[in-house]
Amino acid sequence: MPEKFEFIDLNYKPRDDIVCLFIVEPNKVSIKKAANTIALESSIGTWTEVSTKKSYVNKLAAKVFSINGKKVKIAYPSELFEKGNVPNLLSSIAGNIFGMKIVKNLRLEDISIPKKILNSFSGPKYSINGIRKIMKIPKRPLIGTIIKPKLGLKTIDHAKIAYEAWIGGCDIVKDDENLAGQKFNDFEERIARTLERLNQAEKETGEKKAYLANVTAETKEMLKRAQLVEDLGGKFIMVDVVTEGFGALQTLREADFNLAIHAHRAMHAAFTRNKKHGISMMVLADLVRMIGVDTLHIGTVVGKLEGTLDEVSEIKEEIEKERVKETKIRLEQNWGKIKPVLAVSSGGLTPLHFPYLIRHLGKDIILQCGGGIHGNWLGTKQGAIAARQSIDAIMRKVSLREYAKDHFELKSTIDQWKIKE
Ligand code: CAP
Ligand code: MG
Repeated sequence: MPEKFEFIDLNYKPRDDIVCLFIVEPNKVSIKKAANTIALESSIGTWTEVSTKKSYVNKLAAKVFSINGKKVKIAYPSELFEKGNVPNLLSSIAGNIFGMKIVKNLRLEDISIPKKILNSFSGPKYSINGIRKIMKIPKRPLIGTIIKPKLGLKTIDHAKIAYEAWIGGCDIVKDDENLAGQKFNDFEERIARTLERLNQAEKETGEKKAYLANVTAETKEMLKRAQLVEDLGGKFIMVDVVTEGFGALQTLREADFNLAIHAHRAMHAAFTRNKKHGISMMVLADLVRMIGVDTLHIGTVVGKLEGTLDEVSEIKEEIEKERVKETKIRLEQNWGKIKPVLAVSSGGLTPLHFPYLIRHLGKDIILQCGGGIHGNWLGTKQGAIAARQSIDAIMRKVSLREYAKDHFELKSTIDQWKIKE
């Protein structure tokens, strides 16, 4: 007799369910057996029948409703999940299943979240429009820098370098992902000194400037640090969303500070990079949009970290569109009331990469250069001037080479990095 797969129903049409798109590589079992096991393990089953299962439990079974080669779609009834609880959601759809012996590899490519669950989250407070309004930059891409060296600088130098970047033309200066409250650069002192410099730069340039203070720390300490930034007049914070944890990120968002939240994704590649196994960046992007960060690192295509143009573009659509269409690696999603997140490209960029990035990813983006500004032969301020000149050239639809003819800093940057447009 053929084996019966109780968790497979290819006629099922998901409605209020969380839908997951998996790439399944079975380990010495059929794809049906593997898919069935994934669905049961993350819903109402286990490795054997149990006498404690009441008949009313059956309606909560997850259903495999599509199998196409290795691509498997599973629908999880929304009653399986506690509303407003990302850790709970992940413990089901991305819990035990990755370690099961019946799969050689298992990759969660995307999730689609129904309105019922989506609306139990806040989403971004400021979003793209809110940030543009705070910064008084209605159209052009925003320019950011990360203070380098990432660790070791004393507070006074950190603040001075931030000032130089701002007066050169950067809109945003951020801490690096691994800068917290180390001995060489105390958190409280750093925020105070850097915000002082921010005020000075705003007065001198007549522009709005942002400092993204890294509040990543133990949860209560993180909240204390965010409060301090707010009290000292800051408008932004940044947090490493993966190392901080989803529960803590929810706590931060729900504390509802008057601070835009910048999401750094340090450590994501530990589970996103292997295309056969783990969880995609798309899923991480979904979760943090739902929780409510305002900006998110999505990759650069051309910089120092991996990610193809297709991947980066699709992630950008996922975080900024209201309705997202299904593709090979993505499920459709209606974001409803959840606002968009502003994309950040960062990692190995110089101002010479800007034309490519804007051509492919559009103007709603923060372009960040750490080494690409502080590594400029002429220094931080001139590196920031060159970054601003690059953006100005693009906005005027002039090539960088042409614009460089009467913009010395850009010309020098082209001589230094020799990257083609
Ligand atoms: C960039 C950066 C960013 C990474 C993050 C760094 O500095 O500060 O953390 O780009 O990567 O430390 O590498 P550089 P992603 O401009 O000097 O490279 O955005 O891909 O998560
Ligand atoms: Mg960094």
